[in-house]
Amino acid sequence: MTGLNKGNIKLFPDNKGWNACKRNAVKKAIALGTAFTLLTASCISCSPFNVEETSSNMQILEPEPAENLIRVGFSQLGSESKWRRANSISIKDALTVDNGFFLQFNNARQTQENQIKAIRGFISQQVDYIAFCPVTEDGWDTVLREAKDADIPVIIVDRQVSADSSLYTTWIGENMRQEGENAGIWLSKKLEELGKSHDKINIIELLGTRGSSSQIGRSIGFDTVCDKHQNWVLLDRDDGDFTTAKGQEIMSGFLEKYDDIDVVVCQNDDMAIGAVQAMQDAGIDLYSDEKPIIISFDASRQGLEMVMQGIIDVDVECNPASGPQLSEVIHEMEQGNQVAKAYFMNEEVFTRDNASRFVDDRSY
Ligand code: GYE
Repeated sequence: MTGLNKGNIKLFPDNKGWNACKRNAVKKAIALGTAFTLLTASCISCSPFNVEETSSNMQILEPEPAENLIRVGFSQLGSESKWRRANSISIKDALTVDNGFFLQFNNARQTQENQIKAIRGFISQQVDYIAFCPVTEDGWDTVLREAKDADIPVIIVDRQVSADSSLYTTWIGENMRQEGENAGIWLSKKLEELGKSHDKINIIELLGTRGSSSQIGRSIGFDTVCDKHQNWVLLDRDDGDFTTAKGQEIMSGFLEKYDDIDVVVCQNDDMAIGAVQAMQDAGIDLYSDEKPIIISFDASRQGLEMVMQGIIDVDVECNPASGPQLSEVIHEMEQGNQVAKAYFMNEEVFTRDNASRFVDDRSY
């Protein structure tokens, strides 16, 4: 997991060349006049100095940012997984005062309504930039138009939106479709290795938050490979919302319903951990060759440890470290430079053969 892939990127055609001095002068004058601004979102904890962390349904008084700092409003979709927590840390570690930022960070607790509220709050405070990880793909057009009308550039992080791309400046994230396809390609090779290429293979899927681009992308990617194999049968799929608790609940249900599951696809490690727990509870020996093949995504430390133990068979990496790229993109825009329309994070595929080389460096 290193760096970013800037290959195949399209330059943003109509970058306005944000002039920091001009825009900030106006905004900071307004900000100074407003000694205390009431946020629509609420405060859980206000970490020292630059990071203002808020979440739903309470009100906070906003402190004044130091002058000359770039004010960024960031709406994180929640804290449903270890991946998400690592992503939040990456953003906070990159958008520091030392790097020239005043960051207002909002946790939307997995609801689009909270995210829209937070974004509207950022617009009314006239921050310099808005960035957010969208919980679902649809439903952003109106609020993005509001940001555009307020002349505030928007950067999408992690998941994607289905809105018109002229409504945001750039996107920094992961190639979910490729991840899903990589999982399918790995499975077809594995079945070949096991001499099961022509056997009937029963598959179940634990989906991430339905309607999120990570769920949609991973499903489409996996389905494209699935469609090439007439003998692969998708028995069932259900929404596990990317959480361990839901993963366990759904998997228990599937185990009661089906006694011939060959492959379990979990769209993240947290759900895989829940699914493994359910299998254990149902008396499945996780170390035997008879257990279902388990495919997972994210490649968290715990995920990789389970790969090394032979419980998870393959873990497709999803890179949460988008903070440095977000910082770089904003600094580029401050200089008036063009930025790309999309930045893809680099990602790998981990099996027992290579997991041990990476496990110690995992931050999540
Ligand atoms: O896989 C999951 C998280 O959108 C890529 O969201 C992200 C996914 C990640 O909750 O663990």
